[in-house]
Amino acid sequence: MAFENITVETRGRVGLIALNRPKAMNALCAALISELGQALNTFEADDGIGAIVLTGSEKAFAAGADIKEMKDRDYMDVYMSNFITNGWEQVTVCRKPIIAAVAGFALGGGCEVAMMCDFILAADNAKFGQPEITIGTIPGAGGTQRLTRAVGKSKAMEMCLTGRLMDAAEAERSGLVSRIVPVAELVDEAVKVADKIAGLSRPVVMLCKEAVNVAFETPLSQGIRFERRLFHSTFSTQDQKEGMAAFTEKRPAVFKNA
Ligand code: DAK
Repeated sequence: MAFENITVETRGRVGLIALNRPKAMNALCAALISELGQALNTFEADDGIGAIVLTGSEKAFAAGADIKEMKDRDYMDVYMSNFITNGWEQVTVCRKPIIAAVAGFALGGGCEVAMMCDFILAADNAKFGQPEITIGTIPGAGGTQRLTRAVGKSKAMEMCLTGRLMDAAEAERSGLVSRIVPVAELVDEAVKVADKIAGLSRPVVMLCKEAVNVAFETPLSQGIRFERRLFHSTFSTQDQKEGMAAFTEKRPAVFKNA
């Protein structure tokens, strides 16, 4: 498939999508979001793919929604056309794990897209922020909600109210990213992690992702009950039998995704 705003490749069992609007710091224009949705759908439907990496360039993951594209829209126009709501959810509905590999700026919608992914690996030059307040608006793709859940009220409030950026070290300290990688190694490391996940039981990986995500939506007791049901259900899979047999027989497991 030919895209203009992203590049797409497969590395073994891993789907790799790179945002690619270098002249605009990978600003997320409508065409880019539409292409991203298509690429995610294609990987989601591809049995050969077990996990996805979403990255940008070394300079920018994405500097936000495209300001030039949205600056002249008015309320009735954005409301009635559901402006930049369509397409963005694709990242959150994908059932296969998506790792955000973030180098450089992840601002506004860029930070929000990274947070929609299942976890973020940050390059040592990464900078995260929700600077919408400085251009007269507020985060609109989950920034006030996901950032607050990730780093707590004080940091999220300060960042959203002032537009202050967070560097990679602070992002790791605060729990926004899982870990920091040297920028030159970022994509290879993300693909390595994705490949590790892709080699595990696909249905069990999907159950696990679902269980962790439920932690954001439910009280603890309900979340624990939900986890228990999913845990029990893994015992209906061939992969659980294989995984535990392989452990006792001291051999690598061969999962069949069944
Ligand atoms: N949009 C459009 N163009 C952008 C851009 C953006 N967000 N960010 C950068 N660019 C363009 C610049 O205009 C410039 O292009 P030319 O003017 O040269 O043609 C080029 O990229 C290089 O940028 P700079 O010259 O500014 O480069 P610097 O290294 O000096 O600065 C920077 C890099 C990333 C710090 C700076 O460009 C910057 O502050 N950019 C804007 C950051 C920002 O305010 N982001 C928030 C945007 S609002 C929603 C979904 C999403 C959203 C809302 C709702 N729904 C689903 C409902 C999201 C909203 C936003 O993200």
